[in-house]
Amino acid sequence: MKVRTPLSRGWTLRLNTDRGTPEGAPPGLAGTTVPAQVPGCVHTDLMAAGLLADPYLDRNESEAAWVGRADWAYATDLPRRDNTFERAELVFDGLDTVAAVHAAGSLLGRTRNMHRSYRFDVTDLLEAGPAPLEVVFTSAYTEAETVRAALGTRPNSYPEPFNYIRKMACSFGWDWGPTLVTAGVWREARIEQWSTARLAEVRPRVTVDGDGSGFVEITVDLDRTTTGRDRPLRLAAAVGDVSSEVAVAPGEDTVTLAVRVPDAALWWPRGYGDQPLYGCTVVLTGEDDGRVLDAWERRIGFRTIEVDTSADAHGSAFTLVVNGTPIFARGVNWIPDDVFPTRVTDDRYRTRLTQAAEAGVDLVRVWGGGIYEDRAFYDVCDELGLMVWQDFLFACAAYPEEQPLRSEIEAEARENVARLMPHPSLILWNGNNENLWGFADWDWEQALAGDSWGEGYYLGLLPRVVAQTDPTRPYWAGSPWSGSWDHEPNDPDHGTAHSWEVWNRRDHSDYLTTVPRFVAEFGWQAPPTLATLERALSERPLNADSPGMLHHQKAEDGNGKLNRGLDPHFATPADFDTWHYLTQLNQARAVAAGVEHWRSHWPRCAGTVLWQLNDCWPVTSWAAIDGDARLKPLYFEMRRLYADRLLTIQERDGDLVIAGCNQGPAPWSTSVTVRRVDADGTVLASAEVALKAMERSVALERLPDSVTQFGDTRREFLVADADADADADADADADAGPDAGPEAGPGTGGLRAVHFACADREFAYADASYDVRIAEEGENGAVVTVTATGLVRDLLLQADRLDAGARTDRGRVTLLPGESTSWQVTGWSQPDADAARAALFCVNSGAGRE
Ligand code: BMA
Repeated sequence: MKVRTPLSRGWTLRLNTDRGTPEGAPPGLAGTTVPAQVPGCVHTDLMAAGLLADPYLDRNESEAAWVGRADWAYATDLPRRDNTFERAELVFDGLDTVAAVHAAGSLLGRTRNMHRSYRFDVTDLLEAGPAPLEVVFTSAYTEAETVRAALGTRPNSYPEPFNYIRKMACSFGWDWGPTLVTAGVWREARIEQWSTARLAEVRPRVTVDGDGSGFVEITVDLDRTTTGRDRPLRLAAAVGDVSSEVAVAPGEDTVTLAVRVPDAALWWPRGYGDQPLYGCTVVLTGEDDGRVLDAWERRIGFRTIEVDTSADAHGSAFTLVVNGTPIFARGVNWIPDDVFPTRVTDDRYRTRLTQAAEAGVDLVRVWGGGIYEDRAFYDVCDELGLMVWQDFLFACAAYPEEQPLRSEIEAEARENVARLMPHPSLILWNGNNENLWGFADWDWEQALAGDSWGEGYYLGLLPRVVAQTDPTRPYWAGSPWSGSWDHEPNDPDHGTAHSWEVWNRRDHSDYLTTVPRFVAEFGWQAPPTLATLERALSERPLNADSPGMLHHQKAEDGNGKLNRGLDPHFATPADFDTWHYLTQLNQARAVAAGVEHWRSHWPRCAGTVLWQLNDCWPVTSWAAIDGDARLKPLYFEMRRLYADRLLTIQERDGDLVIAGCNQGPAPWSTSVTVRRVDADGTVLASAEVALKAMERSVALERLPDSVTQFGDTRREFLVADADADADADADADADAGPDAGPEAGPGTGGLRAVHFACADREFAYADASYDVRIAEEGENGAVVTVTATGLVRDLLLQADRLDAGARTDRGRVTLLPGESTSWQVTGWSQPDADAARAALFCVNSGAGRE
């Protein structure tokens, strides 16, 4: 049986000064070695050795720039080989990026692609005994700048040369990320020893037949030793408890087996059914002695996936159809969870993806400026029923199609399509992020003057690789992409669209002006939680434009856009705390404006993919979960917006309607209480509206004039309350009142929609007034209960102000006089009512905060 010996110990790192020492390197570093982690990277090793200040703190990032410009050497010893095996190989699952690999004094090979694995025969080199191994990394800049000089400059939305090298693009900085150009052995390194033959690649194609049986066609590539070439072998495959075997003739090195599973249990996205996973194994044995030579194991799942792109009255659709069921995708965009991706452990993947699932997310798009994530990422998605849309790794730039890039890209695509094809969660391969759009709309075409830019990848090479390797998965050429050059790539009426005009230049109410077929990106910025800012920045007082705050804001004119986004709604914030609360609130409201509108247009609009779920360091960004994994108010808003049942007030043909968006499996029949309320809480008009939304559909009911005829929009607003749990047979539930808030999500019983017809800055709010009570609960837990004595708009309890480790279970709530609501707080070491009062914010603050 093949033996794998991880090479994770005894590594050291040194600066390689053969090409000189870059400016900024600490004096005396040349000649010193420090202990190194494998998998790992230079930055984290230098930090561990006390040679580099944490670049995530203050403005240390700027002082770390030299690291990415330097050359580095990693070294360890390879073990003596076990002579009972015919072959010994040195395997790297990932090298970041440009490396020369030397063992026992000889050069084994050179690498230039972070997204591939590498394998070197070291049988002879390990004969004599332990051999020194050295992996010498050249700065990624050196390679990228050399390729750029040879091929000529191509358009790029960012200043750094990431489009000339196959390396995680956002390592070079992004509009939410620091520029920290890494090097290192970033995935597992090991020695594999084997005899006769090994499984070089296993590619299971999983389909479901019309009779309900699952069909797995497994193609196996074999690698044989010289003596193994003539040996007859046997391959056995099993899926669940069904198995199949095939004899492998001497010399044969690609074999296909098939396993049919009768009555296969179907894998579904979360919320649509279960996620049954079947063990899938392949075992290679010698035909003559029956000895096991190698084995492979994964989990697979049975489901069908198509994208419905049919033409209709509105243009052409982009609707995911799983097991025959069309789905409104409740998505988030995923970026690398850390600029140093080796710090993202299996547990961290699980935590982050579980947070997404708990917010109602059912689709995660792995964005093209990051990486093909580790197996653990896709394993968790398989288990949680999160559909994965995987971009090929191209983002926001023109990519040359010449060598040396072209063959690297082909090899990387073939390897990763094969590696990820067992995962049922993977439902789509996407060619790139924004590059087709860039060519057509950002003047690239003129600038390129005929040079290659990547079209041959997105419309040629990549769909061919997917079709040849894994034809069970749909391929879409880009995000955004309208399906052909007949329409502009970001045409909202065709295919996928990115909605960025609104954040960049307009007010969030402008989301309501379009109904794209599928919104693959849209979002709004906000700063991270205060505790995250205070950990990352030492300057005091913090200000929106204090130096560290500006350093941790990477978007062009980001703070300008944040402030211009507040202008139409709120008076200029008087202090930092108010600015922080309002920008976070505006982020939640902006995303709500988009999702409520687009969801109410299902099935014409078939999905929203929020930019972005997560952050990779502490930063002001579009994320819902900040760089220290704390939840921004947007996170709770997303949970409301992505719940199976969403209640919202929308406009149709100039009239106000109540929309019941129901993506659940049962009809939703409820009575909605709609009230027009005065700023002082007096109910001016009230009506009951019967709403019946069939499963996976939207119901719209016009609101009666008696409620919608505002006397004075500066004093009056609408509140609609409904029961989230009512089904077709149950009566409408009167409980939907006090506890319901805009945040009411799964399990809270009531749903509330609030509609103001005038901006907050013009509304005749009285200062909020409310009582706060706390009840301690268990260890480090408490319940904060607020009872309103007047209108309280968008009341938010900021848990991190109670305790840096505290969490709450809810976001913002709007309360009418007499209503109360509670936040469950965990991780609060010293519960205290005054602290709770100081952590409560609302739009009409004043009296309420005293
Ligand atoms: C799109 C994304 C990212 C970017 C985001 C916010 O361009 O694809 O490149 O971070 O918008 O600007």
